[in-house]
Amino acid sequence: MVLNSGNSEKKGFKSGFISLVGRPNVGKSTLLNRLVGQQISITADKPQTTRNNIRGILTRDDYQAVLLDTPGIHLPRNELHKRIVSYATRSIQETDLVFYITEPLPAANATIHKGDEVIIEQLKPRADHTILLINKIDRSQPEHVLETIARFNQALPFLETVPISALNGKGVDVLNGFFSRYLPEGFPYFDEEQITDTPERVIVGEFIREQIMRNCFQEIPYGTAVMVDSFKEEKEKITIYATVFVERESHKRIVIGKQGAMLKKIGKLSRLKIERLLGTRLYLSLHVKVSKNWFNNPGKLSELGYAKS
Ligand SMILES: Nc1nc2c(ncn2[C@@H]2O[C@H](COP(=O)(O)OP(=O)(O)OP(=O)(O)O)[C@@H](O)[C@H]2O)c(=O)[nH]1
Ligand SMILES: [Mg+2]
Repeated sequence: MVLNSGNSEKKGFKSGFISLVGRPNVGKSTLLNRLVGQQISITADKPQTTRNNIRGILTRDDYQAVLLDTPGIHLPRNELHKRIVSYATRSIQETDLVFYITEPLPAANATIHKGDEVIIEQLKPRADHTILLINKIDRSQPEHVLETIARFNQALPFLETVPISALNGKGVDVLNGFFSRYLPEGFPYFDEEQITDTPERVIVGEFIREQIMRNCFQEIPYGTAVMVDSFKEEKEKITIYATVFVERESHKRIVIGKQGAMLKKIGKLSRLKIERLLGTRLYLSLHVKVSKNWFNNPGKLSELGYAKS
């Protein structure tokens, strides 16, 4: 690994890995994007959006924080779920610091969500390395937030607890102080300009999948995977060919839409975002293919980038 020498000579420089874990849909990816200051991880108003560990890098004068967005922890119903949940649970053990993200309880006397109970159990050995973030406070009442802080800390004594809104940024600045306080001393792992080490190809595939998550409904987003087949950089243009895998013929018809309207929309919306990310013009060609039961096929899953961890 090539280490950047820029900050490395400074005494007391901190560097390390922080995983963002929690139930599906609590706002982990939204928080990662806000901390990094740019969208690198996809978000949608549906659970199980994130499937990979996407890394965001935040470098300041006194620290480098490598933030690991993880898939929402849930009860796996197929081989894909098993693999992606294990990415998240492993990250709890393997990082220097854990940001455990949850939402305010919906009412003062509500009980902790079953899914959170499961996660809290896994966090027990790491409590002194775990910071609890109560997200989405913009749409909750202050007394419910206070009740949530009390209840969760009764279940486990967290290192710190911070109420935040990843959406509007409230409370998020506080987190920057934790990096210099709690990360170990060390050299930076990455160049200070770098905001992610996730390959462009992977992010491009994710941006296409994001539009499917946002524009298609019912089970279609969950049975879809995207593979970037070719990525060719020319002078002022990048040409990308990608395949959208769906579970059934009927899903293929919906993803393509009437006279190709849906696929055109997905293509256009993802092209605009990818252009912004890569800072160049893009030609994007999408092809839809049926792959029955791909989410239970170990070989196909590995081919699609969901390797067994
Ligand atoms: N009101 C409000 N909505 C938020 C906030 N943070 C995230 N959201 C919304 O919650 C939804 C889920 O956000 P994501 O960031 O995709 O959630 P996630 O935890 O990464 O979800 P998975 O990848 O499925 O586990 C999106 O519609 C976000 O816009 C917040 O602070 N306030
Ligand atoms: Mg996510």
